[in-house]
Amino acid sequence: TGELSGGCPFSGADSVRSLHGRTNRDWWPDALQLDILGQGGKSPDPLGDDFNYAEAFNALDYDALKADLTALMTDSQPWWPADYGHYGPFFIRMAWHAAGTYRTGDGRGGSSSGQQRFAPLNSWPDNGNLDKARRLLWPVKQKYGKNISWADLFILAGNVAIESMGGPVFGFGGGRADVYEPETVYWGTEDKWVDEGVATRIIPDEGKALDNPLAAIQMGLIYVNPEGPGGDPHDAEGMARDMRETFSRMAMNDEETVALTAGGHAFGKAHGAKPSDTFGGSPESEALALQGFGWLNDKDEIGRGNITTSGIEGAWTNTPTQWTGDYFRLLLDYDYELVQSPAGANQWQPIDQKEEDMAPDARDPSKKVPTMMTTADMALKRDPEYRKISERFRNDQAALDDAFARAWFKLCHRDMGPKARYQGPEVPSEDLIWQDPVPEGSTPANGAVADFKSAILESGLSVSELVKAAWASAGTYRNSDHRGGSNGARVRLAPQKDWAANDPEELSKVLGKIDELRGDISMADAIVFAGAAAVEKAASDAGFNVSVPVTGGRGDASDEQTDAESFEPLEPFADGFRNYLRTKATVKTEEMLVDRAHLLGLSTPEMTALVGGMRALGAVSGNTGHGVFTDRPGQLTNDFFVNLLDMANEWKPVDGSQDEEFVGSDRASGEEKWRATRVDLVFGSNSQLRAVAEVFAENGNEQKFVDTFVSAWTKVMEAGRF
Ligand code: HEB
Repeated sequence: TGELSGGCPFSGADSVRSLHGRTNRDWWPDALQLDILGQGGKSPDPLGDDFNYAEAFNALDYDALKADLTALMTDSQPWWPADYGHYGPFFIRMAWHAAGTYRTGDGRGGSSSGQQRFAPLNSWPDNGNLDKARRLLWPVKQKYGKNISWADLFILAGNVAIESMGGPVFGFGGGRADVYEPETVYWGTEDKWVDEGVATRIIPDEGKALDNPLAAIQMGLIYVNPEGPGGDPHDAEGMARDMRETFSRMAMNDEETVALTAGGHAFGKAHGAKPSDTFGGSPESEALALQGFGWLNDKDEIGRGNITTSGIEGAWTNTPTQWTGDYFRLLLDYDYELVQSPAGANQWQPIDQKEEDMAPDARDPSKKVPTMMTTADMALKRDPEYRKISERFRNDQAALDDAFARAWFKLCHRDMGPKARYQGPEVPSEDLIWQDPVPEGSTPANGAVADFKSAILESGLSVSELVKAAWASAGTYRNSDHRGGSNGARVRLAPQKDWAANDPEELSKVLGKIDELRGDISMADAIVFAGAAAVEKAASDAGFNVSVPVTGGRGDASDEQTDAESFEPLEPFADGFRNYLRTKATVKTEEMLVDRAHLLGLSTPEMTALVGGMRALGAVSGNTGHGVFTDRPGQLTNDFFVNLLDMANEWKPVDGSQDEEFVGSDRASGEEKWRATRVDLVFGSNSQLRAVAEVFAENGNEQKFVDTFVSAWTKVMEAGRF
């Protein structure tokens, strides 16, 4: 996918200028804003800090909940009648759209916090009418309350739907705790939605690639445009290209893509009954009295089954509420012609379809209607690679069952991180490679740790080298999908050991020494203990007596337990903590620092203390000396802040550095004193960061700085342990 991936993240042809892109405030300027109530760190979560969702989930009567969900499937409500008397397909689409926003680039999106309840996702055109699916679930949610989160309920409803129609499932892991505000995720910069004609994001002829970390082809879609690239049903090659690219960004290969799409479309129908003249706005924009309902609100039209969602009309198979192999049979056995739905959408219809292969009408089972395929479905037949897989599945139902069940499980659990986070009675025992399995470690004895720590400090390795190695190991963690981190010591495996940001040669020397001295301690623990020893020494050399706590018990993963390719998106394009930047991007380097800090779960003071402290320790990628504003590198001092804020210095950009490198000179003599990057200087130029930097530079706050550094350091080192 290299060529289409826009090589360098955040710098595709569309020139991303801000990682925020369009925000809810841009889309819905009139919506009530609650942000001010969150100022001062006040949480919008009504359950409060002591609430432990995993515990609550484990107290749930799981079987009763599943029985209630099963009953709900066929309990048709007059305000949104179930097609074919079964809501199963509708709930599968809801679950798939909840999980399907996940992208490997930054690990954001996905099923794990119930974001489909909030803007912008509740109002994405592709999520049309899923507001009704969520309301159908409300009585069940209300009944089980805090014991089941919305996020878990979306996925479990999808699973129960599949089971209730005879489909295969692989398991269910609960534990997705709800949040109570929209998460800020970069969904793109475009100011129009897909249904307003926004451009498609991959146009090879114009050199347009899909910007990282985005994973959808147009603003407001989960993945691809079902009608073809930019709506063109004839571009078969482009359709497969778009599917391959977007699905790979959610960690799905060709086989998983085919199994998921065909397996999903074994069920249900598309809705394009008539031109959408009774179509309202999205939930976020609709009138108060509609109480969060959007799109189609006309009772009479709904009653008649005149429902327009995607605009495409019809079922994929003759058996839309049963798990069968009919999808591939119909796809491969018939030739198809391009037709238009009553709502005017491009879709494909079987030529000379036999009556027994037609689908029942969604409201009147005695009526037969032709089935259809979307242009995206047709790619499973028109693309040679997809076709091979389709033919195999057509001839081997058991292979399809297994592939669909596994791909669905992965889709719904990909963003939950290590298996240790899964809760409940249906967690599959099998370890799966995409869970980044790590063998269980054991807690080393205190004596062994003390011996190792003094040995490593006497080994000739510097504070900077030990700190950098520990950061290289732990600093990959992402709060978004809980991947990376120090557990497993994957920093010693490909691809991480060779990442430029990690200074591979130096890293290999340091890891070699740690390995030599660690005794029975796991590599993963030893790397973190070595970092702790270095920080303690650096603090002590600066006159502070601190101890850096480490919880031992990390395990060491092997190459066999590591899908090396899947770790590539974790490679830092920029890591401001180590003053690393691969190449200049269109997004500001300091914005990438803030983004990384967010993925590490850090606050502003924690980020600030870490940057200043790591500079003082000389822990800078490439050992460029950038930002090391101190005469005594290797000591945990606040010199970075003191010298940054010193008015005796004057800063100027280095010619040709595109404002990425700066020289600080003595204002009086003009003599060069320091070199810095944008990420260093932003702590003096941004007013909020400057306010925090001032605190750390002030007399009397030296201990505060050291303590903040140590607690932030510990947070990063312990991240990813569950
Ligand atoms: Fe799907 C539906 C497209 C994938 C599951 N889809 C649908 C529709 C469309 C689509 C257009 C219609 C909507 C309405 O309502 O109108 N898909 C699509 C695409 C893709 C997909 C383009 C990519 C290729 N799906 C998918 C998956 C899944 C699914 C993966 C799972 C697994 N869907 C689904 C379902 C449905 C749908 C189940 C039905 C719903 C109802 O019925 O309601």
